[in-house]
Amino acid sequence: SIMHTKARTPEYPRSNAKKFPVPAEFVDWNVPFPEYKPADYTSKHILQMPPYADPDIRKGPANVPLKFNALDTTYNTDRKSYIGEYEVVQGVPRNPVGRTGMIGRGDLGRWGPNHAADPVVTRWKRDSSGEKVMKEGKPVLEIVAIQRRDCKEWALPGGMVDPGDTVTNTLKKEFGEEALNSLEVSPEENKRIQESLEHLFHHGTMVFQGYIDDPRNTDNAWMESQAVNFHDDSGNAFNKFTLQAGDDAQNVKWVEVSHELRLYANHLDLVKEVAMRHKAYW
Ligand code: RP5
Ligand code: MG
Ligand code: MG
Repeated sequence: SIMHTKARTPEYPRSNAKKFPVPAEFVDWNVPFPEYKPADYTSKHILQMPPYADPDIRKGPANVPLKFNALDTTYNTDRKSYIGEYEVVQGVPRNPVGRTGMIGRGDLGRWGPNHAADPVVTRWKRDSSGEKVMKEGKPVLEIVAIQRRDCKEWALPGGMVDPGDTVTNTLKKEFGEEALNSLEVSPEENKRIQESLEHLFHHGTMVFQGYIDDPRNTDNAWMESQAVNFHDDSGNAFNKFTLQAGDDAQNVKWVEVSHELRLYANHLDLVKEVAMRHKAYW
């Protein structure tokens, strides 16, 4: 079974809200926790209902009921969880991993799973003569990481799947926006980026689909993601681009992969999976 840690971070991101402390042994819903008094928080931004946000179903029934554990075509969103069927208790979904210390949606738009996509772009670390750098007899991998503007932590350049959009398209879109600053370059340059991404992101390997231990998770809303690895074996494909941070990223760079790396949420688990598959140094 999965455990979450970052989802129990006391300070809720970008707010003054604080989660009720949940010791590890009380995460499981089956363990009685009579003292449990979760904070109730949904950000103003979400309550104003941007296009990707659900109505506040605890206030009263929505005009069109939400279809949980299903593809909800009315809302153009996939409410299925990668980790199986989740429970709906008194009309609201319940986090399948367990207690977080908070009810409501926090900063997340959807009740239940909020789907994201995370590109894991890799190449071999090479020395100045182009030889692969080895450690403990294994080649060293590098990934493209971004520094998130919201919490300053380094992370995969991922993003939410927009209503009606696909995971495949989100991977390209988010990498373009966060790692290549596609939103702010000239239309010609943007066209070049989109065409190259089309090509470079053609062959990906899915390495993870499941729960993301994100600090924004609550008892009723949580992140899930699909991570896809795009590996540049020759090291020539991604050279055509200059990495440039954009949108919700304030920095971007190639970073060396090892167990010592520290990343947002449980992104390091996703990166470890990639390292194992490439038989790289870890
Ligand atoms: C994480 O948040 C996902 O793994 C993905 O990297 C990211 C999506 O949210 P935003 O970057 O759009 O805030 O949970
Ligand atoms: Mg983004
Ligand atoms: Mg993002």
